Amino acid sequence: MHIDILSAVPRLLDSWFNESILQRAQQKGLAEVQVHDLRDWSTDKHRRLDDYPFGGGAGMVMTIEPIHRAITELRSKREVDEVIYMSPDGEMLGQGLANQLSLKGNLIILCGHYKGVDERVREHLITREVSIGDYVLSGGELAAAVLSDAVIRLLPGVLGDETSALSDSFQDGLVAPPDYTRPAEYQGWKIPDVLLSGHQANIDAWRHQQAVERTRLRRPELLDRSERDPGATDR
Ligand code: 6GU
Repeated sequence: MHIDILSAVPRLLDSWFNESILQRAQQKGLAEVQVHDLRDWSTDKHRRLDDYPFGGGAGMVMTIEPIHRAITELRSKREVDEVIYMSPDGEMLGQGLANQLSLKGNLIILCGHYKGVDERVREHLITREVSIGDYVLSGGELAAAVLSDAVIRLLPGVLGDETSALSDSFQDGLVAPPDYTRPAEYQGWKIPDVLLSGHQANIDAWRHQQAVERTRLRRPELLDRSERDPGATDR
């Protein structure tokens, strides 16, 4: 997978993609992330990317030309599957959307700044708009990093243990069960006996039951009605 990120502040993202799991994914050749400086496509002598809004009002708006030039150049280099604009009024990122995007080959992610972009960018150049939650960030960079992380860790081979992405919270619609490691007792605080039983079927059953119970307590909206309210179908 190739991800091109377009940003007015690329330095914000450089360190992020050069560390951790994402760096390993890139070293293994499973994912390539390139962070581009939108100013490289500005034709303005001061390399400006923004201008005053038509009709007046506070704040600046990112102009269409550098964005158009950047997307056109990147599209000429490879077959681009989606051009994603990170925006608080976009489609909400969830595990389902991350799974869907992890099946694509090449993505462009545009990070907005200031008041946002000239609406014609959204009308003509973008294929998809994604939000990471109902709160406002000062720029799309953090959101682009979140989206890239959620997608790249799903690519086969990125995580050491092939099964670990499948046992993530949300992958089966449940939050994850608790984990414990040594020591089995710390200052009198013990781990559940079943984990020491050596009986794998019992352990698996316990984990599933914990996941369901935790989901009911913490994220009831993830459960369908029959699980949330056992017996509801009898009434
Ligand atoms: Cl994608 N961008 C910005 N600027 N703020 C956000 C967001 C995105 N998602 C939630 N808040």
